[in-house]
Amino acid sequence: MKLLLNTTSPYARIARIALEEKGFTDLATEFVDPWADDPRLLEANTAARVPTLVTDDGLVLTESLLIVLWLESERPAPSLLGVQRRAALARAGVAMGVIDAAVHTLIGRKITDASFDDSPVGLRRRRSIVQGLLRLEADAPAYASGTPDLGAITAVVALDYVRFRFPQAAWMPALPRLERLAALLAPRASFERSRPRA
Ligand SMILES: N[C@@H](CCC(=O)N[C@@H](CS)C(=O)NCC(=O)O)C(=O)O
Repeated sequence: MKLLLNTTSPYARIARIALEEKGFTDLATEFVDPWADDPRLLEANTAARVPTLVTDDGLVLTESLLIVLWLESERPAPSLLGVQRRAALARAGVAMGVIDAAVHTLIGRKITDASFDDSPVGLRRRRSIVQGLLRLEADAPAYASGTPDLGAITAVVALDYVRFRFPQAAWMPALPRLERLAALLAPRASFERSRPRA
């Protein structure tokens, strides 16, 4: 099985963490630049986006949460929905809103320049990032040990990505509970190996 990914994408990180937590240790990782129309990526995924997963029998799966869905049906244990399924799904939705808004801000800068951040749409995206993180902070998932659920995975991926892309942002709120969760999960191999890096 092969995962096409890059080192920065929060979507690819979700898929990578999920695969590792499910025990797919024989996974081959192929690093590609989705913005450079890498032929390997284009051939597998018409949208030329990461993550793209190619299974051993040739099934091509795209979209981070569809990959998680496939994993849940393919290998139910350990479950990534945990014991609080409803809460895990609700939190994952909030975290994906943060991730989408952060990625969209980076894409906005590609279309215009850094002034995108202060445009009406850019400010709307920033609001989504801040409000989403505050909501996750108010309802931070409890984690003690073992396989984290999708709510915890996506919350930490969102936090790490925002910190990575917007270091020292003055608009970043204090998030002590999320920071604690991130610190608890940071040493796990799946999180450690996939930390975003330029
Ligand atoms: N909804 C998709 C989003 C994937 C996505 O947008 N990946 C970005 C990297 S962060 C990408 O490959 N972008 C290239 C492009 O948009 O052309 C998912 O959940 O996997």
